[in-house]
Amino acid sequence: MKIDACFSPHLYPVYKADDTVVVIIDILRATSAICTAFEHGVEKIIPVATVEEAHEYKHKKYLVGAERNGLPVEGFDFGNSPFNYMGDHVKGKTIVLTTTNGTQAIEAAKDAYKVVIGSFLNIDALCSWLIKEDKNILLLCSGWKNKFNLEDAVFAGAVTDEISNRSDKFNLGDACLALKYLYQMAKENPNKFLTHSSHKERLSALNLKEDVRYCLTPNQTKVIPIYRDGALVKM
Ligand code: 3SL
Repeated sequence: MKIDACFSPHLYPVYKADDTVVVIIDILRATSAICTAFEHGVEKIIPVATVEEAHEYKHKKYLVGAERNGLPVEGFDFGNSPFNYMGDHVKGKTIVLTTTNGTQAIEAAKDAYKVVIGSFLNIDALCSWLIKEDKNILLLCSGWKNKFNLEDAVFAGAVTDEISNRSDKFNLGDACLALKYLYQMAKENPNKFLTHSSHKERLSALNLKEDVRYCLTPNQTKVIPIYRDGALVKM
């Protein structure tokens, strides 16, 4: 079996294969927000790629989260901060979500054998499940507007490291080999390692350092969101 990583939704067609579990990664902040939402009782998340689609759902009275360039989009219920997805206003609800990168990655991979959501918040549960699942794994980094970004790569390295320490069933693709080394450099203090990364700087400039700190905190939930019939649900 193989574990490989793809650095951008645009590259996904190159890596696409049958019988592969695709892990969607957007550490800052979409996949962290999604894991948080399910931990806090959200029933379902309908990911949509465009603001236009999100508007259609808003008109049908859905609760809608929309983010572009790190900011909440005007006219929607909230943006993409994980802290928006905690509390009674989300419990038991179906939420529609569109974000700059994370929901684009979900859209790109939605026809894969299985699509699940990964973040530092659910990393242990995710790795245990991936090992048990016994299938090829593709770690799909959402990046930033189809470019590489560091925090998604560090997380993909963390998953590779964890899985290869716990199981010898997986061959590592070259990207995963490189990411394992990257993670070795980052693991002592991921927040510090990311200091000059573009998206951390972008979010810091928007006073969102607390979001960054939270998104880099491992194991806040055992929930693994999975994509089924057009929506994310708890596995
Ligand atoms: O692109 C995304 O999916 C977002 O997570 C980006 S941001 O962190 O909300 O800026």
